[in-house]
Amino acid sequence: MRVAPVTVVVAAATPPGASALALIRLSGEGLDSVLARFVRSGAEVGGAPRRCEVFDAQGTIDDGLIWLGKAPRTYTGEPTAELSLHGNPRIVERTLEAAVAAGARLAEPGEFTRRALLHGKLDLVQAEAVLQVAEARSDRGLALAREALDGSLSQAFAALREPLLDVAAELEARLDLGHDELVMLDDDAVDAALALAETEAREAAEGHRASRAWVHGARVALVGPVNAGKSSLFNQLVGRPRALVHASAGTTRDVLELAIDLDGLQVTLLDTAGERQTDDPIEAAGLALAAELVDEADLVVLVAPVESTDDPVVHAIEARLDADLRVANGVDRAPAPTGWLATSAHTGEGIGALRQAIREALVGREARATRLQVASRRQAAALHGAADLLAEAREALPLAGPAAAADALTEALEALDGLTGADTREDVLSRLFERFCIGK
Ligand SMILES: Nc1nc2c(ncn2[C@@H]2O[C@H](COP(=O)(O)OP(=O)(O)O)[C@@H](O)[C@H]2O)c(=O)[nH]1
Ligand SMILES: [Mg+2]
Repeated sequence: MRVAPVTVVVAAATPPGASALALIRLSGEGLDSVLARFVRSGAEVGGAPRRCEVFDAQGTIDDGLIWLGKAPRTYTGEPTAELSLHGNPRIVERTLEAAVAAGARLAEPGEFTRRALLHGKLDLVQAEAVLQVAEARSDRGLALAREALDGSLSQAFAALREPLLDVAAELEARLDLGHDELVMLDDDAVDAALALAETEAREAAEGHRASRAWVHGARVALVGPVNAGKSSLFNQLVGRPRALVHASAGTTRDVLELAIDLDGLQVTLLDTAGERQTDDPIEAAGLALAAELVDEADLVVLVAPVESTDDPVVHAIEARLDADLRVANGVDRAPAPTGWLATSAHTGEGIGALRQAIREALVGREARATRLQVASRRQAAALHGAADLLAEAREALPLAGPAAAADALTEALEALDGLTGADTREDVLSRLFERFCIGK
């Protein structure tokens, strides 16, 4: 997507459908002349909202309020208008058509935020947070998203980076001046600074799953051999008999999904077809679908019948999947082996513990000790990369000398720079904004 910030873009900022009010936003240079062709109002740029009438060739479309924002003190940094009209989809469509006829262009997904980014109103971390604030699935998630949006998270990234600049300067000085002269930081101090940053970056990256679960909710898949009691456990966890349960193998063929709340954490639970060799094409298709969805799940729970946790089928599943939790179901029939969570979908034994274990596995490792709590995969990957490079710099200093250490450190600093958006390469931006809806 090529953005030409000179054009005026228009989009509805409220969702489609009937509602009390609808908000339509326009942004870009030349806004005045576009507005003059479809809106009548006495509003002044930078002034208070005023009554307005929108019209097209057929006549008046609706009346409402208009606010005219003065650049650069607007969301996008450009001249902006916000029209608050009655929430009738036909009014919205006609107004958008009238705006386009007047010279505006329909905005691409995320284009308002993208323009804000281009004009330096937001950094990349804040742009990602715009989406998180809209989507946050819990109060904790909302708080994390707000911290990212208001710039606190970007400041924490800068604080992580700051001492590393001193180290980089020290290493460069040694390269220029030779080791004996003017050493401000000795090797121990350099190593300590690198180690501190490495630990914090790694901890933040590892806490990413927890932050992500708070912000976006989590998908948890129940997998295992046929007749393990997956559907029975699914019903227990969702609190009602939703999935079919039967003694005959191959009862579950589709993948069932249902949202549950684990003490404020939003979890989508997936019940999958049990694993076995099958000639039934529908069951085989169900297994293929399950494999795909399990791949994308945030947490995988392996369920095995309590008697057969040691069976080759179970070992084969374990070898293929990295299960986060292992559940031996049917403890009303026999005791569970050690290392397995014990449940009975019949008596309800262990269900509370299973809920707790799922919650713990998802958010138990939240990076509470650091201010760097990241819910974005991009940020987590950058932090992981930076931590590895910092480790490399630490190793290099005593073995290969300051030149090698400085190289690794420079790369680590680049990875950290990319976080807040010194890096506004097209591929990074497209990936970010393709997830936005139109109007953001
Ligand atoms: N005794 C006992 N039977 C169970 C338990 N959980 C499930 N079953 C039975 O095992 C059979 C298969 O259960 P189902 O939930 O359909 O297993 P799935 O194939 O893994 O989904 C059914 O007859 C259930 O009633 C349990 O905890 N104890
Ligand atoms: Mg089943």
